[in-house]
Amino acid sequence: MSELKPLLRERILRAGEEQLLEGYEALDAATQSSYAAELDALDWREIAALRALLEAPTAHVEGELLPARAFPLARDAAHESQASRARAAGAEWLRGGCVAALTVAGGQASRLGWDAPKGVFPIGPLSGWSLFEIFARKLRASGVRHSFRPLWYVMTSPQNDGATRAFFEQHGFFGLERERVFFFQQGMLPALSPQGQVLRAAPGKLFLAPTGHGGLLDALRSSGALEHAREHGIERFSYFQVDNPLVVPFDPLFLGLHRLEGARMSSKVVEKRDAAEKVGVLAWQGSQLCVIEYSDLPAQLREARDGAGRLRYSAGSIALHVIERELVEELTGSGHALPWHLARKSMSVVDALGRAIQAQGVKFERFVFDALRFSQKSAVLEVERAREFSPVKNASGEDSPEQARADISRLHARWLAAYGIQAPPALEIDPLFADDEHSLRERLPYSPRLVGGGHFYT
Ligand code: UD2
Repeated sequence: MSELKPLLRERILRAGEEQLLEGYEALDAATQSSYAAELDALDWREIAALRALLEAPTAHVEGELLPARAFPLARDAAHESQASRARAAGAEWLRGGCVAALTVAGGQASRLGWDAPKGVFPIGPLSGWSLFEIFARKLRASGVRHSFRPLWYVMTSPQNDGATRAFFEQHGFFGLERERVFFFQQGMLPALSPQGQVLRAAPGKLFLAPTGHGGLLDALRSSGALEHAREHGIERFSYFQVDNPLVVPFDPLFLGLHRLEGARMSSKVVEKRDAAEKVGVLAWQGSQLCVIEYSDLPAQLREARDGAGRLRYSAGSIALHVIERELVEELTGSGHALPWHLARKSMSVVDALGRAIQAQGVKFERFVFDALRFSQKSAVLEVERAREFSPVKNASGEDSPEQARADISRLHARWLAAYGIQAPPALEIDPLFADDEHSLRERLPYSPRLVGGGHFYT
């Protein structure tokens, strides 16, 4: 048995958290030492600041909210000419090697009911490729097309870092240059009780939760990723979430609009499916462009419609951004921290006597899109859902794997249809074969592989 270091004990007592020491003596030696390490890592100043937030009134939308206007999908001649200038400007950036991909993959995939990192989930309709493999192939395809060596930053969490790295190893980094994939971990924070006490998940184990994808900014700095980016000539990140197999990770149009706008952070949007869709909306709050998360948008605004009967706040954020490295440097170096969002939930914890109970607790998360408020200028690009967005969130129904697989096949069928080719419902095109209908043209005619009655172009 090892005694808790007196200084550590004292810090805990001073923080009014005696309950954390209850039952310490009864733990086995290994648990005592891992628990002591967890306790030692707690930043009590930060916890005090979080406690103060428990008292603060729940955040709500203040002042008038104006819908954001996006660079539209339906383009007139002027938009078309702007788009073609933007594509050229974005492609030039890609050729110059100053854009890296950045994926947040620290989430817990709990809604999906999947017990491994979400990126490991098999989603290719015929290939069975994982989300990670599909992304890797898209990155490689862009690298070939624009003559650059893709660099990929992947944020994991302490809970899934080992499994994520092992998966990349097992698959030879999916053909990417291994030294150009940079893994880094996001931070964790303890959940608090509604009264502000630090919660334990088990005797000898704190209830630690990931700090949300907004933890990205601090993690980029503390892991050395930011410095790595600087050294490798990376000026900006093309950011996407781990759950969307239709993502276009390096989009010259989006990058180019961001460039022509002189923006520091930009976003892609789709028209919301309906008022209830669980995506944030882009809107103007005073002089700041921001994303208002669906759960923070009051029902009356969520349902509001314009004269033509369309949703007034329809610019749904699909969590795709371009973020300038310089903005990350500024936000992580200046004390301009992103705000905390509180998630109040029922949690499996232990009480002061070490008994397992279900109790209300509060998790603290930061959202990366809050950085938009500091961007000053932003490009907002509307894209077609069927081409770019089909997230894997739920085990069944909407936003499920089944739906994402069908969406992949449907999109690829559209590409083939552009050349008069009829495809069976099960269809998949390897991004390295073609990653849009234009690149498909050079590969035709071609006899696809037959896989379980489907057509696989690879
Ligand atoms: C997110 C957006 C929503 C919309 C939607 C589009 C938030 C809060 N909401 O909803 O507005 O754009 O995506 O699909 O972002 N992650 C981490 N660390 C964490 C938590 C999450 O890396 O601590 C990653 C996670 O792996 C995933 C992404 O962030 O790639 C999104 O997380 P989510 O599934 O919690 O967000 P969701 O679907 O509620």
